[in-house]
Amino acid sequence: MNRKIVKATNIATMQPGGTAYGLVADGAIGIEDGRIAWVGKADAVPADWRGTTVEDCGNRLVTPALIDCHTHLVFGGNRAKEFEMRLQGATYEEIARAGGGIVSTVTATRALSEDELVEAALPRLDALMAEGVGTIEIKSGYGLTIEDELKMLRAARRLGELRKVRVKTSYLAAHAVPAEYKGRADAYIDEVVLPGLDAAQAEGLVDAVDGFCEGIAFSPAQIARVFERAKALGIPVKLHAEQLSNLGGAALAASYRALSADHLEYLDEADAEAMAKNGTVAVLLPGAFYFLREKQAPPVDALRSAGVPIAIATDCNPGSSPLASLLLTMNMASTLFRLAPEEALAGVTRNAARALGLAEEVGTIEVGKRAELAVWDVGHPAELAYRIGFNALNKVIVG
Ligand code: DI6
Ligand code: FE
Repeated sequence: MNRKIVKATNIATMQPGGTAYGLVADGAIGIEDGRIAWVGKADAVPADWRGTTVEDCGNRLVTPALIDCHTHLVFGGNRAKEFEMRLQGATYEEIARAGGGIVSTVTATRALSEDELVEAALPRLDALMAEGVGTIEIKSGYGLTIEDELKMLRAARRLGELRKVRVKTSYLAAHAVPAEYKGRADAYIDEVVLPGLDAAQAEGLVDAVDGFCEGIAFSPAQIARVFERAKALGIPVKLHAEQLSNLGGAALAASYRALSADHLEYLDEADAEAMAKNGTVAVLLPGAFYFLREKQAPPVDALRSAGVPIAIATDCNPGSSPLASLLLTMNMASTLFRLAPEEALAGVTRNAARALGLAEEVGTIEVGKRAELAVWDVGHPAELAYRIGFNALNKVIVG
């Protein structure tokens, strides 16, 4: 039995229903074999724990390690050229329809080997981890052939072996219709997306199935065909929905009891109700909203009043959110979407865990969960969302 006590002036447990941030002042956490055995006041350590090694974090804040629950971290190249085009007036949709956009990253990603994809993604992963990220979701979706999708997922798994981070993968072959299937989206689903899912699942590469439901991507009926296969294989689903228009993607995802529906700028109240009823988390992506200079913010009030858990994530990708900072994402969620700093922190801890099906494992400092902690040089947890471009991470404690 391996035991340790972590002490700090402030512990934001992020357990719901109690004090703000689930805050414990002058607190301590008992860790046994990598899991949290108790949390409480430092002067009330259980009798049989006296004499256990103490790691004293002093006048610092301890939170759950952060979780980035929506990224496209693995890709080749970048889209700085397209950024220039947009600054000259072209829109994201126009560029996508003209064969740029996602499709141009597909070309760059296909050209790289698995090793090269890992190498390209590592600096982005390291940037996120330097801010306390202990769990990250990584999607495929820039390969769009069976082999290239598998290559991306293998690269994502490798990243989890190379660094001390938990990687959850999502199979996103239904991200864009590749050039060779232009105008034949259904054939692409039959010949690539579905057999590719079977192959990826057989190799243990898929933790969830995702799709992009949008005018420039796939219709709800097409996404439903992908979700049916996921359901048959017993894999949970999530969906990029209502980012640029409302096609009913979030309601469709909810009807499959999706882990999450993501983006949601064009969500309506009935969609929010459907999500609440089915336990589907709303993942908001302020980086994409900011970078594409969207005007319509997601309906945060409707999500709150329906009781939908709200997570936030970087959406780290080369086209719509070249963002590798979860702290900046928290600030953007507060400034752009008006999330309270406590909601922003819940969005990268407790609710992000739910969006990945990890609610029993991580996301709060709570008895039974894994001891994955971030230690910060700040006095109060509101400072995490408040600061801009400042990394107050002192260290991460795992197990
Ligand atoms: N929505 C997004 O914001 C990203 N993918 C998606 O479905 C953008 C991907 C890209 O532009 O490369
Ligand atoms: Fe995305």
